[in-house]
Amino acid sequence: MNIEDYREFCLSLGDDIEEKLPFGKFKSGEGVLVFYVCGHMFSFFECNDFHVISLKCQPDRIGELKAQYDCVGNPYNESPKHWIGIDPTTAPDHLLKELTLNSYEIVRAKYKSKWASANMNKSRFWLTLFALSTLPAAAQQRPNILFIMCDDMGYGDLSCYGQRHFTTPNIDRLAQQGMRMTSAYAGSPVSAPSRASLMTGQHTGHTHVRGNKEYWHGQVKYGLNQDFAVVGQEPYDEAQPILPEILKAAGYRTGLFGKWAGGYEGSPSTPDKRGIDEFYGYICQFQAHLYFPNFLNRFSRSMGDTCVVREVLEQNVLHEMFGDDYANRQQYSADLIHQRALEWLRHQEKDNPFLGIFTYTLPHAELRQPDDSLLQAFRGKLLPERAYCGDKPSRYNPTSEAHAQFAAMITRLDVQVGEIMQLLEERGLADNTVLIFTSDNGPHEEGGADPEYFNHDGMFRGLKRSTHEGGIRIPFIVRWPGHVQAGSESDLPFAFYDLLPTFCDIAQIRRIPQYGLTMKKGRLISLLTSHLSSLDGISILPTLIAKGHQRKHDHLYWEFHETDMLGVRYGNWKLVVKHGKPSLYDLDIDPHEDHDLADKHPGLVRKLVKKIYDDHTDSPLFPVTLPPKD
Ligand SMILES: [Ca+2]
Repeated sequence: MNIEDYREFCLSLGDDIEEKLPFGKFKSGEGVLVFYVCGHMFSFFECNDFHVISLKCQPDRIGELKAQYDCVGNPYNESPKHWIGIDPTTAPDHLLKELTLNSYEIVRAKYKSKWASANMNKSRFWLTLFALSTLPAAAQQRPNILFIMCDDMGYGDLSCYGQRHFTTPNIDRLAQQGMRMTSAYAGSPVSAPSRASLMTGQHTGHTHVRGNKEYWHGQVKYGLNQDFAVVGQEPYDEAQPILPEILKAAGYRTGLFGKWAGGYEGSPSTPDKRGIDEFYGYICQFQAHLYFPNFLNRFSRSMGDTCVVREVLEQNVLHEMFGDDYANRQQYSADLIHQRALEWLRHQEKDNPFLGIFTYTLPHAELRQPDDSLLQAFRGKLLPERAYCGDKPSRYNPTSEAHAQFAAMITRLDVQVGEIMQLLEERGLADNTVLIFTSDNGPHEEGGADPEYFNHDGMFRGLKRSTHEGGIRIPFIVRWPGHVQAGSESDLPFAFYDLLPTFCDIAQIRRIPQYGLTMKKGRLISLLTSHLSSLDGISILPTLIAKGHQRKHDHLYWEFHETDMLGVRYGNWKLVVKHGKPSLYDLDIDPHEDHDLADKHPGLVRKLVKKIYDDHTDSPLFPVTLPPKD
């Protein structure tokens, strides 16, 4: 049946629909799936040799949806023999209700009794339907996912990645118990777009948030201090489902502790509106410049919050937010956030899987922390020390001991990771939890930080904000007892946009009806026309568990407007473009990207430039200069 015949057939269905639908051919145990696309509901009955689709949308969309199905390939049966559409504007109501019931058995039973009218609350009905359609049949609990992502930690800042000035025993232990990945890349060389890539499964040539666009409005007074009444960053596109929404739809409990940076207060994209059950931390990454801030943000379903609120840190606001008096502030955000994350973890149960996104802000600038044993252990040890006089507009307070502060901050983070590992053990959750540790971008030199000193072997060129390796190559460790081989390593090149399909794979999610998404060959595929080509990730689960075929990217892609830089990794080759000028490096022999080979390989440069044009979509908010086409 071609699309025109199909459309005609759909439109012709009316009261005689029952005779036209061959329900008698349904076989026991065959599945029914429900999709929700752009506010339109349609359901999908899967059988051996035919399909029934009911569409709750305008009649002229039926053929379009059929075409989309053909375009992406039917995820359940590669060659369906028949397609039958039902136009809801002409089909009887009671039939539509029956058609969207989740069980074929129910459909058949009802059909036999001449479609007895169902009398049920519609919203409750859809909810039940979603829950049933997303849960896998397997009885065994799906794995928990705990993703710890720190802030601005460089590739060489852990002892298991070569750090020599201090050690990170807990994170090293995590690597010994799992896999250490050596070609992992952030989504972007800065915070907000790196998170956007993780959240949306898109690279920065596609995803909406590609930079640190700030929203600071109004004024409010906290004790002695003026602060902004509204803070945050550019919101995620509302039409693009994000990681916590997708896992929540599949029955996962979701918690995010740390930095959000995916929308401003009151915007359509705050944790409460984007699939997070419990949130504590900084909505705004600029606020996170202060480690002893005036307030933190909170959204807690368990505490009865109906939106994101500010929790004023009453002791902190008694003191100035810059200068000598700042030292009298005692409420340290990194510790407060960690305690709240542990509390959430303590409430997780074995019978319900969870997704924890711990976006801790350590060791991001500024270089300040409580003067406790962790800091004292490094005082006077990392000489020559470095002093920093502070930067009031950027909210970086001064320090006289930048080296000791930095080493102690990473040590503090390491201790916190150790506490998380211990709690998972105590709660009996360690074996069924995929625990990941990584960083959101390369090291910075703001707030007094001295990456030159700590990474003096200079493995990679460039810092935060650069698409050279130093800005985007990050440590990445995965532990999953019994699944990921202890002490293993992988040099598979991958980027944050691969994590959304990876997590769906781990969570055994095959279809996400609410968002019109399905997993196919390691990729998330959207049934929405406008998003067909914009989900960029490939699941890396086969590499993690050393099972199955690992599909690989042709290349990886980044762009960043602030420094006007682009990056393409293609096998051992790396193309870096700055202000439209391409440079080419061979990472196998030149990982530090010192020797530009663009003049020697013009054909390869042209080929990689073409990939940029394929990957890049224009963004008025975050413009970049593309290299000349030839
Ligand atoms: Ca960052």
